[in-house]
Amino acid sequence: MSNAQTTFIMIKPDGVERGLTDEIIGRFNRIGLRMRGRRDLTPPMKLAETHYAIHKERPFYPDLIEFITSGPVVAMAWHGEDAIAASRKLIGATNWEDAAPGTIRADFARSIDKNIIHGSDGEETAAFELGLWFPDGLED
Ligand code: IDP
Ligand code: MG
Repeated sequence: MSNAQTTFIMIKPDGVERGLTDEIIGRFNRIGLRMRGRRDLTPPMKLAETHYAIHKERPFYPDLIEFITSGPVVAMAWHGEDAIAASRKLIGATNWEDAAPGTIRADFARSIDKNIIHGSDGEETAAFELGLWFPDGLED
């Protein structure tokens, strides 16, 4: 049984600023995923608001939008077997204090809001986020 998926991954402004881009891409390659798209950009306000619309009512939403639009991010599409769950596992829990040892957030994040990286949390979310950030489609 195979379950090939493509997921949306974004290195957040803190991850880029701290020079973690190559380190993080290496980790995705090492678990056997393949990159199908990459965009380096400072997210426009409207794109950030649409991406995080699900969190609109949360108290941290204004700070989250301000943070994610504060500088360049690396938006990526990664493909492979169970890519969504595999990526979430590699990334670790939202709060670095709960993230398993060896995960990206456990290794590099020290705050719950500036936590280095985003990964889609399910198939519907992945489809929505990939369409949003890669409107021209993905490489094979
Ligand atoms: P996830 O990134 O692990 O999927 P979500 O619950 O979807 O976590 O939250 C989206 C983002 O919002 C988090 O990655 C983090 O940057 C921020 N965030 C989540 N919860 C909090 C909080 O309690 N305080 C501040 N920021 C938060
Ligand atoms: Mg999420």
